[in-house]
Amino acid sequence: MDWLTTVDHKKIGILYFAAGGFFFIVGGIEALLIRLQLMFPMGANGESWFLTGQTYNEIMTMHGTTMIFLAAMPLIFGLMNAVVPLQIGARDVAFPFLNSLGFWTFFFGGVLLNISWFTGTVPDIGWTAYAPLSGSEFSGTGSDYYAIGLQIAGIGTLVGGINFLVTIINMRAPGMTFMRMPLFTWTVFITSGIILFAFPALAVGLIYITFDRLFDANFFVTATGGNAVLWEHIFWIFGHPEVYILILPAFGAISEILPTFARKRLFGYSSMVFATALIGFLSFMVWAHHMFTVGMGDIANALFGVATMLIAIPTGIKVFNWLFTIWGGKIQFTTAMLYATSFIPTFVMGGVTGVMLAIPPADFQFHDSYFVVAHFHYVIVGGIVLSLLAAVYYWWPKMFGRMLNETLGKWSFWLFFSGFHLTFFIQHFLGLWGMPRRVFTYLPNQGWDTANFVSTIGAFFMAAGVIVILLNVIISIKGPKAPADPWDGRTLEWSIASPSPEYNFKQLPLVRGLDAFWLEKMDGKKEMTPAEPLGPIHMPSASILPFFMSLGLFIAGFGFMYRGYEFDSAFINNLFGNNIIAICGLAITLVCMFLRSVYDDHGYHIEVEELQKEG
Ligand code: HEM
Ligand SMILES: [Cu+2]
Repeated sequence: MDWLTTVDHKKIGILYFAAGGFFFIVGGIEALLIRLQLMFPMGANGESWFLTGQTYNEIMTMHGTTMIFLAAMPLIFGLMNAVVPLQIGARDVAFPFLNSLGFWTFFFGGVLLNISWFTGTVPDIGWTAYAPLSGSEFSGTGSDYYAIGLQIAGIGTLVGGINFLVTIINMRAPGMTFMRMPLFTWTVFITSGIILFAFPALAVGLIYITFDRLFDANFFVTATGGNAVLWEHIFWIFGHPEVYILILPAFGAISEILPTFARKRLFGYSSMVFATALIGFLSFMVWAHHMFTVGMGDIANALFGVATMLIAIPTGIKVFNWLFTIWGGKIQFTTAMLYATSFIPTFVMGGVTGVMLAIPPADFQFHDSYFVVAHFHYVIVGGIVLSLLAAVYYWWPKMFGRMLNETLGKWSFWLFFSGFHLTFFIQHFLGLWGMPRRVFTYLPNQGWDTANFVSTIGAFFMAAGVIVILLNVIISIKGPKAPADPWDGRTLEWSIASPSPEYNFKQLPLVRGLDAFWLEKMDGKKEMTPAEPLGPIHMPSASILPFFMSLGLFIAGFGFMYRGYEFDSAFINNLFGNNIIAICGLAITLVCMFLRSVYDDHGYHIEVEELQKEG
């Protein structure tokens, strides 16, 4: 019950981790099924040896959609929640209630999407849902699950992004100017800004799809005057910034971990900040590089190609700064550091193939081939997942108060890292040898058999790595207790207990410069200097309303989806056909919103005596 009502950012962070981790495993199992299917070419009788084409399309769509929206996003949000308020010396985020609402809408959106597995109408339109494939002429109820599930989950992301913008602007501890913020917080700040502009585009696009499908609108239906390419533009105006929403916090985590374990300050802090901001800005200028083959014309293609290549400049700045940070450092190869250092070359490889794809005439060759699959997995897994794992090993003690086992950690690293390159490196060549993306089988003896076999073996190595991580997590429940500052850290989160008390800082700390905690340690102090006298702490009350608000949307989603559906029972047909379910669902949400507005809840105080008792 506590977990359903909590508004504490640390607990919400753990909820995001649990849900994101769960969906990561679901998406991972889907990936294994895809790779199993592609392990062998079709049989001599011309039949697929494992999956049908339809099932393959469903698994591939759900894999991509789950990994991006239900695994990578919530894991990033989990990290943001667990770390940012502590790093800026705040007691919570600006809007704890909204924070909980953001989690629950994401969660119910994800559940709705995955219920499609049980109703037998799974999205099969790719994670990009291109029109007209996603229209009602060519796809079934699965596309409604996609549009409505992501719509609900997207509300959560938008709400979360706004919350973090306000938190970082308003809640920094005394003395923490913008240019004294840790780099992870900076990247979360920019990412939240990107969310603010990118997610509305997705919301609008999904509404268009939903209207086309359920209410006979024709935004994308060419036959009745709509424009199918419009969806591609809307999708990628969201979609390209989306990858930066994911990668920037990953960059931020790397920028915290490298200095800690190289025992040097981050090289080029201010250039890192400006590079991050520049990437955030440029991320909105390049979406059409996903559409070179659509026929936009040479000039548009050339401009978008050049704009894309520009991103390599701030990214290159970051890479060199990371290298200079570890250069000459006293490096400790903890598990977190292994993941963090291995991220650098791996991500650079994904970046290099990105620049290759940005050359329009070359992209005509690469497009929709396995080369693209290799490219984006180098960025997404080699970039985002490797740094997320680094971050997990780094901040786990702070989140859970227990240490993860380092030996198991190293096993997981080597399994995952070698498995990753085994899986995806060869896919570059598969692409160049002509293997298309999103196709469920292939003829034997075209020179693809061995490479596909190798790639699948690699995927199982990665799976083994993930199993070791899970083992490590389970063992850590009984593992050694974490000290407050296990890594001799530099930033504020390490100055308070692990896990930190519900109010985080008994007294807000006084920040005297970048790497605030490190500065104090260099002055021979063990703790931060407080910026305020000890006083009662104001806390927000827990609330079940966010849960029910999201549940209402979830129910309404079903109501809309099955409006025109023919069930066996006339009663159920009536319920859906007359929009009764949809209206009930929306009513639940609205009533909760009303309750929230009229019911004054001022929270409670933790009194000074209590604080002193806790020591
Ligand atoms: C960890 C092991 C992973 C393996 C073995 C794997 C494997 C695959 C395979 C085989 C495909 C299908 C390619 C095709 O038929 O066109 C695919 C597609 C995709 N994957 Fe992964 N993947 C993994 C992780 C991830 C992660 C972590 C993400 C994102 C965070 C991700 C995002 C995607 C996306 C967006 C697609 C495209 C789906 C589509 O075409 O609609 N993958 N993956
Ligand atoms: Cu892009």
